[in-house]
Amino acid sequence: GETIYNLAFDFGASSGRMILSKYQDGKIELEELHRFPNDPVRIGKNFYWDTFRLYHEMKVGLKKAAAKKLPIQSLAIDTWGVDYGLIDKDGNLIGNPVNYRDDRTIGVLEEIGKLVPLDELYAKTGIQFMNFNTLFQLYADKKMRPDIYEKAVRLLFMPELFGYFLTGKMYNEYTFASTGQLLDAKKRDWDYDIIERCGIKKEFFGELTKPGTVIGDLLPEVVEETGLSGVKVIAVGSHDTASAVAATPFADKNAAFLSCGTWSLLGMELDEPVLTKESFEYNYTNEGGVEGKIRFLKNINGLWIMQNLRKNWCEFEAQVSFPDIIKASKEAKRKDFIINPNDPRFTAPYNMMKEVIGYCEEHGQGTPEGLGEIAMAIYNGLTQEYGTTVKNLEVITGKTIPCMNIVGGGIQDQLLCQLTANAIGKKVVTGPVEGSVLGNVIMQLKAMGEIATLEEGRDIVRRSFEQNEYLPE
Ligand code: ADP
Ligand code: LRH
Repeated sequence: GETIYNLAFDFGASSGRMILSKYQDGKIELEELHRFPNDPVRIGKNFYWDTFRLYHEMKVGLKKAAAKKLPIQSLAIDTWGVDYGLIDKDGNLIGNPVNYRDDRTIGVLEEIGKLVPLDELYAKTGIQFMNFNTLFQLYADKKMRPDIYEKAVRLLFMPELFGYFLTGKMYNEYTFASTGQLLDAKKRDWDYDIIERCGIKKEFFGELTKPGTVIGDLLPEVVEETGLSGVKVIAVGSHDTASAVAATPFADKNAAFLSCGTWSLLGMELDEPVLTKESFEYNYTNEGGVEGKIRFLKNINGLWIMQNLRKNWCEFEAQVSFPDIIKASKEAKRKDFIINPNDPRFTAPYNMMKEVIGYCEEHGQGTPEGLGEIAMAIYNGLTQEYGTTVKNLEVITGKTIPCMNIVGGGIQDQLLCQLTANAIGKKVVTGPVEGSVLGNVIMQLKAMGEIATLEEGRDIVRRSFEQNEYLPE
């Protein structure tokens, strides 16, 4: 049959990519047309995204797409969660979007707790307490950059900001908004009571758009600059993790998922949020999924630690690739070092090697020597955390989890996948690598009437991409 072409922009915290999807006869094929690093920038005490550079890279991608001379139907954008740009009354972005790893939010949780008791905040929003939640960032912005905050009239989350640059249209999308701790988890809409009590401006937020909505056309300036025309811009599950879960080819209805990239997002897809005292105490999150689903999960500081080990090793020691790190880990003399990946010292350190070594020493483990032993401390820390997280998921949901599906860049690390199967004591099924991209594409196909349901999309993923299995050893 006919081939349908769509473009997916997927911005992870480590890289951004633009991928061309070709959908034909019930199968999808992906072609990566453009990939670029997403390097945040420190200025003084603060940590920012290089927003305009990222937008520039989007247009480089669009030019490459135009050169293909294909009838591309639509495009959509998904990014990492929680971050946003502020817009003034003239429609301009004011102030550069701040990176969620910026430390201006330290201590905000305690201050917010005085305005809204935290158990109440959880019972309403169902969101895991993390310093970087949009609610806390906005509260911190009010202090850190009051002039910008006062002048702002509208908030656009990152995918929406890029969508606005492309189309001139402003919108807020449900799955992304859910990451901000600003929604009523049950009503799946803004919680204006919470927003007001935290002293945040209500007018920042627009009506929520559902994933799978056509937003509009590229601005004439963008068409002229890139040479790409006739492409609809669509709001999908614009939080990358929402898209990753949308594309997960679950091996069982009670399977857990792990979206494994810069972060490890481990959880289950549910129909309704879990807002109990137990899930509050375990600090699990209820983020919004596509088709009204709930992503009940835990945010675990994931391969960020490995990425930065590699980056710092390249800067201070020698060039290494991820496969080099895996090899060194397998050859490590001592394989028993272990860190707690959620320790705040790993959030945004200047030197990850030092932090991992320091953690092991301070916890009476001795000194990891060399790349392999340092990396083993990370592997063990991550996979032990996966084990605990799966166990507690079973406790909270009362379900027995038979296996776990992993998607994302991390599945290329076979050592990580095997250690994960060992730690959770269950079968692990991996694939596809580009989970977020595929979830993004599925919702475009749905918006354009090419497929009818999410399950149909997941079946396409099952048919199109190979999966691997790891059994616990
Ligand atoms: P994000 O979308 O958050 O930027 P990805 O899903 O692209 O992240 O995953 C990036 C991670 O995947 C890297 O930090 C690394 O741990 C892992 N990875 C990427 N390529 C390889 C590889 N060739 N071998 C092993 N691991 C890899
Ligand atoms: C993963 C992710 C995750 C969190 C974090 C900020 O890329 O979106 O789900 O929200 O980034």
